[in-house]
This record gives sequence, C-alpha cells and structure tokens, in this order.
Amino acid sequence: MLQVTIPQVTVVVPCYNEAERLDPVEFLRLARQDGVSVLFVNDGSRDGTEDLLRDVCDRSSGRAQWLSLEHNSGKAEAVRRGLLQALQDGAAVVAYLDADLSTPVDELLRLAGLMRERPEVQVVLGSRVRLLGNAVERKALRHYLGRVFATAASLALGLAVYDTQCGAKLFRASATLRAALDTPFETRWIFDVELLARLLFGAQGQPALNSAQFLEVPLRTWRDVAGSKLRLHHMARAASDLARIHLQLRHQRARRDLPGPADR
Ligand SMILES: Nc1nc2c(ncn2[C@@H]2O[C@H](COP(=O)(O)OP(=O)(O)O)[C@@H](O)[C@H]2O)c(=O)[nH]1
Ligand SMILES: [Mg+2]
Repeated sequence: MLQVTIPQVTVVVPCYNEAERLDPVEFLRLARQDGVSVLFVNDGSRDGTEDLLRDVCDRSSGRAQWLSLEHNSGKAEAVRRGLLQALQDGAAVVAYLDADLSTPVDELLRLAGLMRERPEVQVVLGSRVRLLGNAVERKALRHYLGRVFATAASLALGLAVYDTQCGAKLFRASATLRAALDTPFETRWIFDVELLARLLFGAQGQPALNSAQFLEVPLRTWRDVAGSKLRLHHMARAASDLARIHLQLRHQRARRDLPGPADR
C-alpha cells in the first residue's frame, strides 16, 4: 500500500445519503495514514449515514471526525463548510474527495505527496484523462458531455485546465483560500469552477493565484460509481451557471484590466 509522509492534510468528504456507498474500511485506512485526517460532512442525510459516520469516527482513534449540516445544502456548501472547518483546525493542506471513492484513497495520497514535493504548488487537481495504462472508466455519455463542459469551463476561466469537475482536489492553506471560501457559492453543481475563479481572481482583496501555482494530475485510476445523484437536468443548469460565471469573469477582467484568456 502507498505510504507517504505529508504535511497535515485534512480530507473533507461530503456525504449525502451515503450509508450504502461509503466504504468504512477504506476511509479508516485513509484516516490512519501519517499526517492525514478525515472530516466527513453529513449533508442532512435521511438514511443511516450519521450512524455509519459515528461508527467510523469512533474506530479512528480521533483521526476522523464529522460535522453535520442541519438541512441538505448540496455538495458545494458541504465542501465549503468542511474546508473552512479544516482550515480553522489548522490543517496545512485541505482536500475534498467524493464519498463513493470514485477517486481511490491511494490516488488521493499520491496527489497529497505531489503537494509535499512541490512547495510552489497551491492547488492540485485530479484529472480524469483516458490514457493507455490508466484505468479511467467513465460512462460514454457523461464523458462526452463532461468534455464539452470542461472545455467551456477552461475557456471561461482562461486556464488550461482539462477537468474542472473531478471530485478530488487539494489546496494549500492560505489567506487567498480562506477568502475564496468565505461566502457560499452561487452555483450548486459547478462550485469547483467558481472556487477556481475565486482563487484566480483573488477574493476580498487577497492576492490572486497564478496559473503556475496549479498542478493538474491525470489519475491512474478513476471509476464511475453507481448511485450518482447527478441528473441530465442538473447538467443543463450547470451550462447556464457556467455562462453566468463567464460573464462575471469578463466583467471582472475588464474592470481590473487583466489580460484576457489568450494572454495568460
Ligand atoms: N448529489 C449530491 N451529492 C451530495 C450532496 N451533498 C453532498 N454530496 C456528496 O457529493 C459527492 C458526489 O456525489 P455523487 O452523487 O456521486 O455525484 P457525481 O459522482 O458527481 O455524479 C458525494 O460524496 C455525495 O455524498 C447533495 O446534496 N447532492
Ligand atoms: Mg459519484
């Protein structure tokens, strides 16, 4: 098994009705890695998620904790609240990871190891790229719709990012990150894009990150796990949200007289 020594990383795991899908053994293995802790965010689940999380946390010798949101608030808010809590608790690096482990534990640890090796990097993004030798299994329809969306997101952000929507991302703690998480996201399904935009443009007067501080890493293993709650009409909503973000960023660029996408 992969073992890496990494700065204190807190992995936030948003959980909405995950009693069936969440694998306690794998999450306990993650929580027991050196320098890693896990923070589950129970997003107003109505199944047995809370009991399961309590059990996992009880067995983790304090390495896994959970916080509960009173109402179902959506992945964006669950992740935001978890990341803020992790920063407040003093984590040097915060991450988020889907409860269904579409991105496996060892891949998350590999990304965390890269964060340790590359101190100049502020953000590490897992990326679902089908390459020979990699086991990236996605349903064809979601793959192609996802590619259209990801290309549009890259153009809107002016950032050469391949996959904004992969549910595995790590961030070094900074004032810029704190400011970027300070207010709820406006979008429900594409908060990843919104978060990247806030980091790239700087929120609340904090310095912006530049593209050299982002590292995108093709995952060796990723799989679609059954039970996704994402529906086709959510994708339509995502497209209109992206158009809105694009307009906001254009406005911001013009106001600050920043270079456009082509110059970045
Ligand atoms: N869909 C959905 N997921 C949520 C919500 N709150 C937290 N999550 C978590 O977000 C992650 C991704 O969910 P999933 O349904 O697998 O989405 P997909 O893999 O992107 O299609 C999981 O860890 C969910 O438990 C919510 O309100 N809706
Ligand atoms: Mg999933």
